[in-house]
Amino acid sequence: MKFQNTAILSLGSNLGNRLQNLQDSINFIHSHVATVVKVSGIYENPAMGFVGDAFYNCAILVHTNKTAHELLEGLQQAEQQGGRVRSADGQHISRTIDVDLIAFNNDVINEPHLQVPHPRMQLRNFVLLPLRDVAPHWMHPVIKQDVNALIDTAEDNSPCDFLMQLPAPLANLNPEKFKYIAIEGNIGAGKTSLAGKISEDFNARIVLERFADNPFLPKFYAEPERYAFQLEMSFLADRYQQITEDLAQFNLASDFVVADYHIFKSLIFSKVTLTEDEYKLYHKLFDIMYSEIPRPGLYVYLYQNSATLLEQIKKRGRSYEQDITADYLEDINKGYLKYIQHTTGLNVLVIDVSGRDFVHHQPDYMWLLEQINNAANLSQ
Ligand code: PH2
Ligand code: MG
Ligand code: MG
Repeated sequence: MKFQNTAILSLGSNLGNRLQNLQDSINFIHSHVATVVKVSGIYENPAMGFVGDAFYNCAILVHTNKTAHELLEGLQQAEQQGGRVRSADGQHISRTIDVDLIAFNNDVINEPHLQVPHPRMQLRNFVLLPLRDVAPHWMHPVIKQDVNALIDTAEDNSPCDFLMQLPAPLANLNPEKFKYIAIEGNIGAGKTSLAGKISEDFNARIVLERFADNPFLPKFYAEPERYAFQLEMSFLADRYQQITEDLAQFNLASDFVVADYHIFKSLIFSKVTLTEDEYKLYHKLFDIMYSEIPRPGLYVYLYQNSATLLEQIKKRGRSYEQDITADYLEDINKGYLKYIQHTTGLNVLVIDVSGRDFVHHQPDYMWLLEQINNAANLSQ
């Protein structure tokens, strides 16, 4: 499953403090526009196509939930922030910062103000050499050559010299230290979106709950009393099987694993949905299974208010979830909070994400990553 778009950007500066301009722009993009996952070397090369001082150029690889148009808008903000001044007649002039969208997934877009891949990228060493640093296997979706072949083909004989390497902004954060992070939260809190983003940005293995193929779920929402026990039993069996199978494939000592659930949720939901007798029986079985399951190094609980949860449930549009009530969500939330207060031996981080949108609003995602990065690491 793919959670985000991957884009490659080319940055150039030939006016003012060129290195600072590139660095500032990378930081602005990372904190306001899209997650900067890789940064190329900085290359010095003469201005091409106009008379001006030599450029510093680099490329970055970013992940984003934005569309290509939304991303382009963000890059224009980055240029403005960097003091970009454009000439009145549209001719090239020296600039503090230029940020160009080179590629967006493998998409081909041909619109007056948006063309990807960038129409002149294959002619320019100052784009191709940095591109090779961040995406050595990148393939041009129209020309059908990879970046190495494009470099061989390009008739650009101007010098383009590697100067230095800047660090990638993500290197400041290392959620990998937790080894295994379970993202938890109420229905519609964004558990899967967050687990997906973190796994892509930090190259983690992902464990996703397989809820869609549970045949009892739609029945349960229609007739809760009748189907609760069957539903909870089948969830427990599935989750136990899945978590043991998935985690067995990974090496918890060396892999970084992110999951969009922790098996304990089975008990939290069951407490809300089952009768007392059923719950007792269920609890016995649960304890037997739970004792054998590896514990996450960090358990993140995303708290979201019920009104927003209902909005997000509506937006994602799973038909069988549309009758979920605010009362039910509040009961589930209380169940989680009670568990979190009373549990021992689990490294818990509660994050209040109400009023935040970490999928579409980059500053909120950065904020969330910092909360996770700053959490206590009890394994050390
Ligand atoms: N950008 C241009 C035109 N010419 N030359 C170099 N060396 N680097 C650039 O980034 C560059 C250029 C148009 O944006
Ligand atoms: Mg340009
Ligand atoms: Mg430009």
